[in-house]
Parts: sequence; structure tokens; C-alpha cells
Amino acid sequence: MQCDRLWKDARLATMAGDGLGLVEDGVIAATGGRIVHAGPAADAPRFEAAEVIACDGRWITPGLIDCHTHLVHAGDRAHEFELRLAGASYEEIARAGGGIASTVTATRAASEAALISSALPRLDALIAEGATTVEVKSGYGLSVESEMRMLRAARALGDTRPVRIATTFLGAHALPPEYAGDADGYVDLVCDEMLPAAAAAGLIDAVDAFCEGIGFTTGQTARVFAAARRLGLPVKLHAEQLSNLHGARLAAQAGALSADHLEYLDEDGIAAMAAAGTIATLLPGAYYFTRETKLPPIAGLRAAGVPIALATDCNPGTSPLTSLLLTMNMAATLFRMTVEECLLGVTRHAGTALGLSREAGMLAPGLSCDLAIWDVERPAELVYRIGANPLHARVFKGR
Ligand code: DI6
Ligand code: FE
Repeated sequence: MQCDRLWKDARLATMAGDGLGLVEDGVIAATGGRIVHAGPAADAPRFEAAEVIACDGRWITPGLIDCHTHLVHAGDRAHEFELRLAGASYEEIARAGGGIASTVTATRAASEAALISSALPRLDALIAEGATTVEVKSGYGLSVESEMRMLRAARALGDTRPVRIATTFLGAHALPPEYAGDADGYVDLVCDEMLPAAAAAGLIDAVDAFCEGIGFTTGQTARVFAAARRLGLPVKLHAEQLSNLHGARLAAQAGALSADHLEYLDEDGIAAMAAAGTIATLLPGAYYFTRETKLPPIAGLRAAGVPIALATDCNPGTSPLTSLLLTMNMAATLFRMTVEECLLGVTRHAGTALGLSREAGMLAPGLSCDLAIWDVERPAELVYRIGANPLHARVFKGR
């Protein structure tokens, strides 16, 4: 059988089937950028490959997927970090006009080229650790023009680097100053103008909102979801990060791909997510950086069979994190998630959280040949080490 490239003498964590889908003596064959075979060498057809890559027993996982980031933004909030170290809380800073609002001011003032160049080092850090798919949200522009500029910058990142970018429209992230006291009026703008304009330009893969006391109510979130549905776009939600507004239930009932954060999620929300097949995306970097003490209900999610994804939440305010390896270590250490859960969380379940389960996140026939090849003796090392980067090679679409 002909193929373009064949990786042999590899150990595979396919993430397909049960658990990590471990294969001791494995091969992967790809043609036209797609996997045509991934599994034990013993079961593989005899391949005639244009190129053969000997892996010397290295482990191969699917390319990693960061399914929740705010990678595109201008400026940083290091000064706010200093204020927090001096005792101010995230909510206090936000209510005093700092926080998200300060990033909005900087982002509005930045050109598309400036947004791209400031995001690239963050993207490159993710890529250097084997990421092949990265979600990027808007939400720091909060006007038709500047939200679209953020989304165009996000799309451009995918033309600049060998990586798949999934864009998420987060117009309902914060209230811009010109709408102070008129959140419903701003939601009108989001639903009637911003979302349709960005969708018409092909800039949106999914729609998100920040459903929170300092964000938008469930009623406002439901309106954003309805506008997304009219445009045929999938939804996801920042829910239950700082309080329990029952956003996860609302998201699940809207058929959301994922509900994200979830520290304050309750049993009712878990049941709704399980019934809808909504992924729980946990963001241990934000939990760590904000020094949250309320743990997301991991045991309840496990018991209900809700798949858990993990992501960096890379953003200047609550998670200035650009490492999926550290994200996994934090999930294990802070949330007591298992190695298997952590690795599935940045591959298969992260892919599903982006609606990309037939494209990325597993080593399986038909999927894009996105690989991370690691210099480790066992997959647990990817979760265990702090600050090490054992990536040997990275393959995107078979190259
Ligand atoms: N939740 C978060 O953790 C970030 N946004 C959100 O909706 C924080 C964004 C920021 O502080 O800039
Ligand atoms: Fe976020």
C-alpha cells in the first residue's frame, strides 16, 4: 500500500478507544496530510512510503490542542499583578475599571499587525511544546470593528505558523465604557451587528460569552446563544468561574460544545452537561493564578461521565500561561486529575470541545496527521515534569 510518510519503531498513545490507547510497537502512515493507519506494526498493511521516519522507540501522541485561549490581545497586566500581590482582588480591580477594561483600551489602540506580532511569541511557546491546534477568542475589542480586527489577527496566526486556529467570538466578554449602565443595549449590538458581521466575514468558528456577576447574566447569555443559533454557529460558555449562575445548565441546554472554568458548578449543572454531551473544560492556570480555593467538582464530573478538557486560558489578567505541559501538571497537582485524564484533556477531549473530533485529537485513520513526538520513557513524564520540554518533533498535517 502506498503512503506519503511512515513513522515506525514508535510507541503510540493514540487517545482512541479505551484510555490512552497505548501501542508498544506502533506505526503511523499518512497520505495527503491525513492518517491512513495508526496502530501496532504487526497489524499494519505493508506500506510503500515515499519517506520513512524511524522513531527509535519514542512516544507519539496526537499534536496537543489548547481549546481555550485569549491569545490575541495587546499589552499586559503585570502592574495589576503587583496590585494583587499588595492585596487587591480580581473583582475589585475589575470593578475599579482595571482588569479586562485596561486590556480593551490597549487592544482597541492596536493595529491588526501589532496584534499578530504580540500574539506570535505566545503561540510559538505553545507550538514549541507540541501544540498543533489552538483556539483563540475575541473579546477585548467590544466594538464591531475591533472585535473583527481581533478575529482577523487570530485567523492570520494560522497563515503565519503551521498550526490550526479555531476562532471563538466572545463579544459578550465585558461591557465597554460607552455602554456603561446599558448591558442589554450592548447585548443588542453583539447579537444584531457584531456577531452577524463577523460571521458573514467567515471569522467565527464558535460563540462564547462570559456569564458571571462581573460579566453577563444568563438572560443576556441566552440571547447571545439564540443569535449564534440563527447563524448556525456552535456555542460554548465561560460558566461558574467566580459564582454559580447556572450558566453551565443554560449552555448544556443550548447544546454547547463546552462549558469552561466550572469551579462553582453544582450537581444540577453536571447532570445537564452529561445529558447534553457538553465537555467540561477546566483551566487550572486561572485557578492557580487567581489563588482560587474552590475546586471544580472533578469527582462529580467523573461520576457522571462528563469528558474533561484542559486548556491554558492564556490571557493577561487571570492566566498568563503559555504551556500545556504545565497546565497538565497543574491539573494533576491542584485538581488531582490522573495522567490519563490530563493527556486526554489536551488531546481528544480538547478536540471535541472545539467540534473537531473528526479532525484532531486522536491518532486514528481519517484524522489530520498532527503528531507530537516525545523524548520520554513513559507518557506520565509529560505530566510529571515542571519546566522541561521533551518535545523531539512536531508534525502538522503530515509535515
Ligand atoms: N475569564 C477569565 O478568566 C478571563 N476572561 C474570562 O472571561 C479573564 C480575562 C481578563 O482578565 O482579561
Ligand atoms: Fe477564558
